[in-house]
Amino acid sequence: MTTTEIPPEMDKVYENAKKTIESSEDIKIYSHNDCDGISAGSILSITLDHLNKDHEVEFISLDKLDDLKIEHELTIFSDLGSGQRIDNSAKNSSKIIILDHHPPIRDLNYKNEVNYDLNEINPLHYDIDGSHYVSGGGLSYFLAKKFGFNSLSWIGVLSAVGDMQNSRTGKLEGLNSIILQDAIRKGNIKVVNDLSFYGKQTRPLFVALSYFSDVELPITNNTTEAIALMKDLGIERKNDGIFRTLSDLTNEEKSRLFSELVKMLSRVVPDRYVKHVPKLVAADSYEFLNEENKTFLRDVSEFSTAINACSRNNREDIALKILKGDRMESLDEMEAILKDHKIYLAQTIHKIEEKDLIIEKENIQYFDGTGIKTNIVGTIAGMILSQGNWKKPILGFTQVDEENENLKVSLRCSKLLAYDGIHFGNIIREIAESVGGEGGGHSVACGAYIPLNKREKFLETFNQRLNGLIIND
Ligand SMILES: [Mn+2]
Repeated sequence: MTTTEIPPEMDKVYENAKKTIESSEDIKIYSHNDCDGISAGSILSITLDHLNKDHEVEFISLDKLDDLKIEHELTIFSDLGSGQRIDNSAKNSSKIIILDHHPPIRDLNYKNEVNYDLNEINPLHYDIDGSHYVSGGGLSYFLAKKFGFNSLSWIGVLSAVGDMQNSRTGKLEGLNSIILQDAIRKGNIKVVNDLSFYGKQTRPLFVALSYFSDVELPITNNTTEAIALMKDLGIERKNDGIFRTLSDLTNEEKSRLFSELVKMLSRVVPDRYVKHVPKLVAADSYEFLNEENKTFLRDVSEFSTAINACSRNNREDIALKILKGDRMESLDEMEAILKDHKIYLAQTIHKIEEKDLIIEKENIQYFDGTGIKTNIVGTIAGMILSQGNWKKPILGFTQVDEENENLKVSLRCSKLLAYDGIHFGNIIREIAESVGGEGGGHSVACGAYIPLNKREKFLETFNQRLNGLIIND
């Protein structure tokens, strides 16, 4: 259901949550340690700051939830909590609020099943799709809005983009569109239908072009070809001696580039994908109008990468300070983290290339990512897709840690496969469960945890399951 307003029943839970916050003095926030969760935690923390409420914020990974101690008057969980038993240590006097968009283990009768004060806000309780219509940060924003803090809407948009809520259609829809409208009304954001390059503000255009597509083109991973293409199209590489980024191009130049990329892609993709090509080349993008031009904070997806880089280096504290408005010290730290992050990615990709680690089967390709940080293997998979065979999904494996018996699997694939109707988040859940693990996620980016000794079985089943779905030539 594409609800573009909060259902009245859900609004009632928001009212209750608001009252609970008003009546509490000692508050703890646990939020997920990804871009969405960090945005959610920041929105809640700023809200409590405005209300002069004492509170602590902690960003955690999902596997830490089972043995949490509930020891504050009010505990708020954001972007997690619905799918877990977080209340093992709750007392009768405990108050808990959950703001989560992941599949819940409790239904709407939860109030009758617990003996403490619980308000759980989850779109799935109201048949609203939690993957595309609202994120954890969005749910937190609607709580902030109850207190009148509409000015936090920009962080709600960041959370949605960071959570890839717009990945299916290239637009923010459902409850996300309310948040976007609020941010536009506040003058904080501009929507531009633009070429889908990453690094619109900071990457030289020829570099962005070389990374543009997961479908292999002459310009893919080839800056020489990218520069030649720009020359052919009469697009200058520099302005006053400085490399131009996508944000420097005129609309006329952009449309020349758009037509050329559509033409190039249409020539190389199998017929049944041709109609989806324009969606690959252009989509809505979002610009923060209060951030300086040509910085990584200006473009919403570059901003979300910076937040993720902080989290992947366990520096959520820096991301929180940035979201709270610090543009001095924390910005320098964030820049340094981002730089290290990019170096790490480049070195890792180089290693995979050098050791020729991608193994191809009929319908899938995979690599052993032993040694790669577990929270980065998905990003790496996405970046090396074009080195392998883009018509097949790519899976990367890493062991969680020495003691842990689980293997983490991350999957990425070309958007064309999703446009064609394949939902890998559902497929990976099904296959992971069949070997005693668990998994899920988006159609083009998802993951699973499986027992260490089930890797071969998992690969075999996955490969079989895709028979007839993947184009082989
Ligand atoms: Mn989320």
